[in-house]
Amino acid sequence: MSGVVAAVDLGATSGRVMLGYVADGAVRLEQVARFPNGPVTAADGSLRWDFAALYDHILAGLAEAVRREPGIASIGIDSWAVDYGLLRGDELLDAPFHYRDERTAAGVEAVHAVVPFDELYRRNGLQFLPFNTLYQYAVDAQSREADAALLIPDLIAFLLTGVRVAERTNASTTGLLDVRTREWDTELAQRLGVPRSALPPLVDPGASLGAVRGEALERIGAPLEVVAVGSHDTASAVVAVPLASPSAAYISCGTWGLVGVELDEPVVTDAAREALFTNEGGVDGRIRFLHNVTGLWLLTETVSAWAEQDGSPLDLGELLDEASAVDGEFALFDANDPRLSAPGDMPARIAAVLRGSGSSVPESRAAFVRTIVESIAVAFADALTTVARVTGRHLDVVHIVGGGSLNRLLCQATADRSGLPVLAGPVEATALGNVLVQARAHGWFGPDATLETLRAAVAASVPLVRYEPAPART
Ligand code: LFR
Repeated sequence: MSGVVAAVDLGATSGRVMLGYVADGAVRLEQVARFPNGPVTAADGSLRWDFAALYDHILAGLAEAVRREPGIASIGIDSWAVDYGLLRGDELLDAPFHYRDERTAAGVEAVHAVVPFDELYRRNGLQFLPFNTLYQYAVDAQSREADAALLIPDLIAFLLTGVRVAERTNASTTGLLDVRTREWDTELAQRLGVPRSALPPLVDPGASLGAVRGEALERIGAPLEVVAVGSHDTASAVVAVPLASPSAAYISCGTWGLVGVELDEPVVTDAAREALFTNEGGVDGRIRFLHNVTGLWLLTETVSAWAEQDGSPLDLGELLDEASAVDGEFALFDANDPRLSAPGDMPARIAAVLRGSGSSVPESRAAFVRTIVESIAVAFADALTTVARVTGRHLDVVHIVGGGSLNRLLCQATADRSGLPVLAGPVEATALGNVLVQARAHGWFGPDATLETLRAAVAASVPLVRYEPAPART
């Protein structure tokens, strides 16, 4: 069976609208629109998303998609996790906060004073990340006055269709979903003073949310159906990892590097908690057991600081080629150091972290880039060792999907430092996962299609690049 759908895929540094063509068990993407995204500093100094601009880009992209392909069967929306918009009536109260806004530190203290982290972990299964939605609500007085809080993809679906729901994979990143039942933990919400309005009805990927209407319909030009997908971008990306066995791990590598395996049941042991592993909800009730490593954020922020300094754009590809040619020992730093999470002046921050641990700061830009890439690869390798230990799985391959799969230096360094072969691709895993879940909902993969059916379609459609680990030095 065949057909075409549209995917809206929003990352922390760019968004895109894609057409996804499915035919004979294979899938192909065509990019319709790509637009920049990133933190903006509001008049009050807070870090926000320019949601109005994003929404405008989405409508323009979807209108162009309809113009190119009038037969689109539906739209699916995914984005980064945890952030939300507040509604009063049908109006968005303010531009949504960016998860890197520093206000969350106070939220962490407030939440842990009421519910200690050990208990939270047993209930929601989430690794500690200071921006998890429940910490944001704790310092967001407006959230108590709003009629609804909707995560970013749910907010967009609402603006398109008027329907207010919470898609379950992304809801799992709020910290308010019970890790076992996958229903809202209303008792926890009550203890934390989170209003019911922040807990809309839950829906699963594949559910139809209704047709585009009102102003959105006028802009887009067709009453397209909106179908829920794994609306957390990482959930969609994991759908499109061509995992062939339980011994395969994945790294979904974009702004973040999400390193983990897929499980059928959550693991909320002390070892998992101490290892900072999360149990996020996957499509079809699977568990994304993974750890957040600060990924390409370190590189993109560094390159944009240099570009600003030079007053002209820099070619990352060229810099990476030069970095590959750097020889010798590389200074390393902890990629997950919290001092590196806020935007701005990344080279100076990294230099401070290096100096603080007694390492020298590379002098050339090429060596600096090499230090960043190797440090990310070390963090990836550590997380792979930990996931094997905590789950008791023997790993024999790691898939790298997302933008990082095109970074040959990073793929090779990850293979070398983990001792595992790396299979790189697909680069657009998130959009593919979004498209495939819609296609399955339309029956294009037959009545009994599982995630394995969808992954077989990826394997049949996308060539993977293999990186062998360098032989261990003796
Ligand atoms: C990746 C991602 C991660 C989440 C982080 C913040 O884009 O969605 O999974 O931890 O962004 O939302």
